[in-house]
Amino acid sequence: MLCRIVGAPVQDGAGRMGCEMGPSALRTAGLVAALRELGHEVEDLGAVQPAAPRPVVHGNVALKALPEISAWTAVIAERAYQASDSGMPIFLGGDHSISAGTLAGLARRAAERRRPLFVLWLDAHPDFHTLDTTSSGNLHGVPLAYAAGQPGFSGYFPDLPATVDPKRICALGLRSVDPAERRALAEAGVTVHDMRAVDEHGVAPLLRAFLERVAAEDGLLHVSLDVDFLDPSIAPAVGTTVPGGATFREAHLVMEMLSDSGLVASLDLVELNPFLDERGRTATLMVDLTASLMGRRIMDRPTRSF
Ligand code: B3U
Ligand code: MN
Ligand code: MN
Repeated sequence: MLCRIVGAPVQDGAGRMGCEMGPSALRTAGLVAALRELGHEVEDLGAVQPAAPRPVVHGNVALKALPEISAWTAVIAERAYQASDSGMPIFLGGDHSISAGTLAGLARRAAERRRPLFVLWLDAHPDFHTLDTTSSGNLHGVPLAYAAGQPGFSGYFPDLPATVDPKRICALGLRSVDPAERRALAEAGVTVHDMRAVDEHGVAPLLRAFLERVAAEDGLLHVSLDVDFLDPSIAPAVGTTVPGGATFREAHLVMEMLSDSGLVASLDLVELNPFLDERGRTATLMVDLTASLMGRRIMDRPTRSF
């Protein structure tokens, strides 16, 4: 498989600085070597360059860095579209606002190929605020709503050539959802498996049911992995830790099942804040999880789809 690495060193969407160092930390933790060891070809496309922001004024005075994130979204969308013409793009954030751009570009590509785009959102948060509903004003809280065509982005964020059907989104691992997001997710028909569901059923049947849907529609699957999907005890390098996250074993199982499915077309690794890490352990874990997604195994197994 050809892996195409794209750096997106964005930090203005998060509440604190540091995510711009994410791509460097993932590279330092050995991402490229890990992929090559698994037999993949790796093309490093370097970093997306920020575009000049143009002034944008919005009625929600809480919004932070709207011109900057809007400008980043446009350039990341273009780069994601280009990078997805062959191989498997792996986008290195950067805070989660980069997914406004990656999803916009990937949705355009999927529409062109006449393939349905599915999204697996691995996160403590759904990031399903609109510009009107966010009260923190941190724009890493809006990318999924934007890409799913929720209202109120027009004129502030780039217009979307294609949106992601909310009914083809599965959010897994949620444990911090604001009231406006809860309503919007239900109305839009997003599949939500919160931590309660993971505890009750286990991660495997929940994920398997979603993968079966992707396979049944011959979909392209994008996986967006936020560091805070993981429990803070194993992944401290994130600005928005929420207790009760995925364990080491749950996270690797998710990645291995995704790998077995053969359905994953693209990946975001986001919200890594190396300034908050402990001797690189979170960056290393993100690389190890990527390796599991890309085929690393404890033992060979008889092939099964998922
Ligand atoms: N929903 C809250 C918290 C949050 C969302 N995404 C992250 N944090 N990383 C907000 O600020 O929108
Ligand atoms: Mn997120
Ligand atoms: Mn999160």
